[in-house]
Amino acid sequence: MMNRIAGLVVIASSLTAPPLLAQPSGHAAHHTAQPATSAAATSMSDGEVRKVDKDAGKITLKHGPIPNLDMPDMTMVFRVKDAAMLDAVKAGDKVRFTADKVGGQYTVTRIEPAK
Ligand SMILES: [Cu+2]
Repeated sequence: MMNRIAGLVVIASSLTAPPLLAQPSGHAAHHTAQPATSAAATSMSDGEVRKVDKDAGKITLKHGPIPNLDMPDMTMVFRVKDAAMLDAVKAGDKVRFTADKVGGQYTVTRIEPAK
């Protein structure tokens, strides 16, 4: 009979964890402030591009409901957060986008072609 288990002890003792870096601000970890906005919960809405006005930084979208703006489907003009976003879309494109009210104006904060 050879029931001795040799070697396991050697393997286990070689699994030494790397030293943890000291956390200088352990207390602050309890206070990771969550912004009061619901930006993280913003979902994308469906839309269809009707018109792109890059000079003005505006886009006309026929859009589906936008829950975070409490908006039903309609066609309307949005500002875009960054005019460069308009390079990715053109009239007639089906898109998915997020919009928010920025400075009192409805603003597309993200837009991408819909597949
Ligand atoms: Cu609208």
